[in-house]
Amino acid sequence: MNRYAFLALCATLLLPGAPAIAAPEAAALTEGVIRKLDRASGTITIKHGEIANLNMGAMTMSFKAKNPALLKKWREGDKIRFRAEEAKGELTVVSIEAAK
Ligand SMILES: [Cu+2]
Repeated sequence: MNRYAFLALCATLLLPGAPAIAAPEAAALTEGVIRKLDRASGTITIKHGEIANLNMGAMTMSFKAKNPALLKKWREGDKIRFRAEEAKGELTVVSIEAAK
């Protein structure tokens, strides 16, 4: 890693709101609130914060659920932390946990 990359990394880690210990990219979760659940079509609409791994700012949008079981225990209005990834060209939610 050259000096400039190192400095850029340091700046990233010091951004306000960043976790004190940066989570590995593969495990990064995004905060959100469930706006709509459509179990029939396997989609979930989430008002979400910035999604670092997808390079996406905060917005409300719908995602495909990776599998139907993911949507079972949640209700509209639930505050969650979730992992979204791009799979086969679709933005897909691969895990959901309750926000603390
Ligand atoms: Cu989005």
